[in-house]
Amino acid sequence: MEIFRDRVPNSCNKLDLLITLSTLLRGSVYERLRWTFKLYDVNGDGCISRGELSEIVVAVHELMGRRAHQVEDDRKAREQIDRVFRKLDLNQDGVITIEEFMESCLKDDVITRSLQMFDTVL
Ligand SMILES: [Ca+2]
Ligand SMILES: [Ca+2]
Repeated sequence: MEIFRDRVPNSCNKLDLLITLSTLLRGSVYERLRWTFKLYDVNGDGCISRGELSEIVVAVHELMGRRAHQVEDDRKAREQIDRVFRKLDLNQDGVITIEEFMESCLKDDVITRSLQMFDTVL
């Protein structure tokens, strides 16, 4: 049984997950945006790069059953990334900081409303 011990997620990770979930379910819009930002900031350096965003977009496309690396789908994914960057990268320096992310999302009724919808859906 010794061999299985290392494979069981440790309690610290479980606690992190619980905190994350309760933040998502009960947190303010501000907290939810922070959480979403962290999700996109894969390497945790405090800003979202194009590469990080495209990783997420491709993953979401795959989740939705689209084939990866098809020319048409790749083009759509790139357009989606361009759109997000045009909207969120306020100073056009090629990365989205948490401040830019918050400012853009809080101004955006659709995003704010869809975050609030978690309350009714979950
Ligand atoms: Ca990053
Ligand atoms: Ca920027």
